[in-house]
Amino acid sequence: MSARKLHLAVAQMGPVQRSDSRQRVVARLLEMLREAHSRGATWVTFPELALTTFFPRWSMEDPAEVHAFFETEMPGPLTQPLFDAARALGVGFYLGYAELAGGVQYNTSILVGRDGGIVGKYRKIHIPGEAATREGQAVQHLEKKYFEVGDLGFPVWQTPDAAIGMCICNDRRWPETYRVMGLQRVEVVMVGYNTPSGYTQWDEPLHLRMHHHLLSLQAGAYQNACWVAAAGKAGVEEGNPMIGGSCIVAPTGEVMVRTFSEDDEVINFVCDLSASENYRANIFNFAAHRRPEHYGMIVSRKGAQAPDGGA
Ligand code: CDV
Repeated sequence: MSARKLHLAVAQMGPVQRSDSRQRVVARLLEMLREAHSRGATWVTFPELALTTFFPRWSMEDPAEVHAFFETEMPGPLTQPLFDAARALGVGFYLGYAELAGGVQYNTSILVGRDGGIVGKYRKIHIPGEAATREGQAVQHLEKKYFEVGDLGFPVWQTPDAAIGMCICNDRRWPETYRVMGLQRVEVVMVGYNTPSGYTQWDEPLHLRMHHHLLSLQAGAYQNACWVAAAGKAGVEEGNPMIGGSCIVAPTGEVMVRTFSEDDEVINFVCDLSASENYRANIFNFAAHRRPEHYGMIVSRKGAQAPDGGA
């Protein structure tokens, strides 16, 4: 088995405050892109909604106020420097942002190739939170209010370096996300996230936030024999703490490298893509061992029902 190496970087971001301009945020991203390049990395994963603060924590009714967080073109004048740097340095990247397309709002990521061109786009499918504001609650999670469900599926793109797929934040907790990409022989799944340390809609002990984050990434990587590169937005944003824990996970399910801080931080790892082959040929040889004839309920049924048909 010959080794195929891919040098991945993950660029975690510290908090982005509402007053931070796009120029200032893009300057931070550029600095990390250059840092990744200086270490030899050829692909970088940035977080979900990387260009702004995590605005679904606020209830807003004025469309102009909401749309200030969205991009109507990609690249636009303020994000073009990222594309120029990708081409100049030969470094591809994943970038999450809020997309306004034909009047429809999506939570989106793009994959930009090492030539600075857009390889592909993904729109978040598993949208968490609520559509209705909780009265009297200062901190909301209103992703269902601000984003439509993505309409692009879970594609995988064959780049010259690797087969790369994307997902966004809450998608990483769902096994279907990885399996649909695993069935396309994905080699690297890139994922950006914004995970508040305290989830206002649900009382979960703090220590489980990081545990479930890592558990999901590690299970997805192992069960689909792929690498996972996960970049979070961390630290205290507008008074709200967000988990860090950005990392690169191997097809063994092991975390190979992980951030230390809750600030802007680049981590990198030289991934052996051939590490997937052992798993694909043996324990997770899909063609030999999967039994889709017994999996119909996964796509025909949405919510769980008790065996007697009760809810
Ligand atoms: N931005 C997110 O999708 N956040 C979610 C919520 C549930 C905290 C997450 O899964 O991390």
